[in-house]
Amino acid sequence: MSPALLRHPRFVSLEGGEGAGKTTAINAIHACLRAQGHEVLLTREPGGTPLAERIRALVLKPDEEIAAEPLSAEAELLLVFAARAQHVRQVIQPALRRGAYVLSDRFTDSSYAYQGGGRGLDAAWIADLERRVVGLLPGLTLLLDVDVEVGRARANGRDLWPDRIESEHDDFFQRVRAVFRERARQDPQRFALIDAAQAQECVAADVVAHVERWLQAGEGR
Ligand code: Z5A
Repeated sequence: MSPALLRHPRFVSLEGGEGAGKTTAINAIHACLRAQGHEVLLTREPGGTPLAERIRALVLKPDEEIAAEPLSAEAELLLVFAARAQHVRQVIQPALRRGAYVLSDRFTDSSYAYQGGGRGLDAAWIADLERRVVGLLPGLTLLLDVDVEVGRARANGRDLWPDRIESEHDDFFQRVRAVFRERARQDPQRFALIDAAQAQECVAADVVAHVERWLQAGEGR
């Protein structure tokens, strides 16, 4: 039997497609939790440790020496899980153990969406890796949802050199979005679906209001 997946109440993840506004939203939650006197660890995936950040660069911005070698979908999946294995053990678990809140810009739901939906890999394989390699689920996941065209137009205004994943076509991102939405539909207790088509400050306000309600309900303890 494969190991269990434990949901941690002080672990919060933000998910969404490109240009959904995760950066502003995560900073707003950070400020809200800090104002209530909590220790908060802000982190991201892929990444969050020196080794995991190296893996991020390999996946998203490979240097000239390896850029010409196609990265298989399978290798991409295993690389993001290798980064996550380090991130969970070196950073996330120790922070949760000492009583901090952990706010992560993306977590395993992104693997289901990008490598599962986008690249077409088997979700059962991802689920098996999740149990064996990660063993941890956020207590709250805020899904910032916006039309692919709108999100990409926002991101294009900023990125001069799109990375490997940003260079994918719209249909890839439509599949990514569909998986995120389906996962939120299947687990409404963990997910909050946020309308990210609104102005940036409204998205941030919605996200903070949600986190505050969640704390008041005693879920984030
Ligand atoms: N990835 C994966 O494949 N598998 C995995 O398991 C994991 C990740 C964990 C890195 O993520 C990539 O790794 C990601 C998935 C993959 N690839 N993609 N695409 P990332 O989080 O670093 O990259 P990202 O999602 O592309 O980031 P992003 O485009 O920066 O999204 P964001 O953080 O949500 O957006 P933002 O920086 O807050 O805003 C982007 C721009 O839009 C910026 O100029 C804002 O001013 C503007 N913006 C944001 N919100 C608004 C609103 N509401 N109105 C107007 N303008 C806005």
